[in-house]
Amino acid sequence: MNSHDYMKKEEQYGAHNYHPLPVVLSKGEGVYVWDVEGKRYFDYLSAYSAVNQGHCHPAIINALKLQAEKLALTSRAFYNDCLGEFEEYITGYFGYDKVLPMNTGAEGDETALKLCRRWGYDKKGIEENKAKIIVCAGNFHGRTITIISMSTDPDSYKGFGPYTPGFVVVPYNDIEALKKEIADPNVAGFLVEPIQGEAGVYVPDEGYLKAAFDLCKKNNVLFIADEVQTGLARTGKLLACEHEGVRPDILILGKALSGGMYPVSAVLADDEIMLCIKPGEHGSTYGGNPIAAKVAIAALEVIKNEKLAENAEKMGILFRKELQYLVEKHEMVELIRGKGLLNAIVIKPKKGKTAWDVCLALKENGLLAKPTHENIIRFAPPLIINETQLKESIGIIKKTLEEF
Ligand code: IF1
Repeated sequence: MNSHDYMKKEEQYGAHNYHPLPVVLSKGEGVYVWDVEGKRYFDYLSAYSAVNQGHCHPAIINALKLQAEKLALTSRAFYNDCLGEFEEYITGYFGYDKVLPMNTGAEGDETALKLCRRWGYDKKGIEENKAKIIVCAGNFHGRTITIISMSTDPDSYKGFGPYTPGFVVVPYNDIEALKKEIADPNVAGFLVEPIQGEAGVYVPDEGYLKAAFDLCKKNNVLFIADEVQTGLARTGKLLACEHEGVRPDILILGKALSGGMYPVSAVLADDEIMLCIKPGEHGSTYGGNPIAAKVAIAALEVIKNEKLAENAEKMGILFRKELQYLVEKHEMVELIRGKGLLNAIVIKPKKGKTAWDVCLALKENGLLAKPTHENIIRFAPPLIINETQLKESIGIIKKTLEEF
């Protein structure tokens, strides 16, 4: 079978809920992936920042293999001999009292929403069923019914109603708008992405997160950070909130928590919040399973041992500096923005050529990236990328844009 055959099979038998770039991958190692014809590419998507540690990291593979051969799943009806170790490790790693393990990012967000509402009733004294959670326009937190109920993107929510009530939308990066809504005594939480990924790597003004956090504290509202995409060294710090010295009341992690090896997500909070949920009130068959526990420990160890935050910071500065040249020289490149190795360029279409066409050309030249919102291209390589690899890939990006 060649690429065409694989794509045809998916088209015929799979739901049409994605529009992938026409490339069929069969192998990955570090910053590279290979298609079924054997062509090598720089992976500048990293599975939407799940593969921060690089493809098929040997330490994470090893953790997966060892545990898969021993015990894979018990459910939480019984204890297992890996979960406690993981819980101790991750709470120590991020400095929280407790963790609640789930599988996907969306489940992590759902968990945080339930936890926040419950805290609102039990601790803040909000009247039953009256709790509100403030969210930001342009948010992306996943695909469940409740999460799309918070979305302002019609592609996400349209035609899937009726929606879950209890959310208030304010513009992102707008402290005054937040100030107006947050004084309502029924507000239990404020949910925010430190950088909006899906919105097009939209970086808020410096001081926004800190000001929002202070407003939360002043109004007895929980500050909930969705670091599913920004977390785990992607933006040059372990957590993007650290850039502003903010410690979220509830922290949601996913994606790179397993280095792309397995679906693992987690919600972290202190006892005052986490213990509001009692036995039987929340959970998941696979959440906290032995493989997930071992894989997540290994994935977090890699981030620390290989100093991925420091590397993302350093390589990110280099990347934006080199690409700034394109903003000045190339009429199709409007601007570059980002933090660490979560960056995006905004494309100005030229003679009907869009960001999609640029991504197709990048693919021809050996680099994979995906457009978002018509005119934005996200650049997010694995955080293990070294300077030589970075320079080579910047060369591909420059060369490709010069073809337009
Ligand atoms: C897809 C975007 C990225 C997320 C944040 C929770 C989740 C995500 C901040 C849910 C997921 C994804 C999912 C992926 C596309 C993607 C994405 F373009 F839509 F915005 F990464 F940039 N919070 N992000 O970014 O996590 O349930 O998927 O594990 O294919 O939908 P999940």
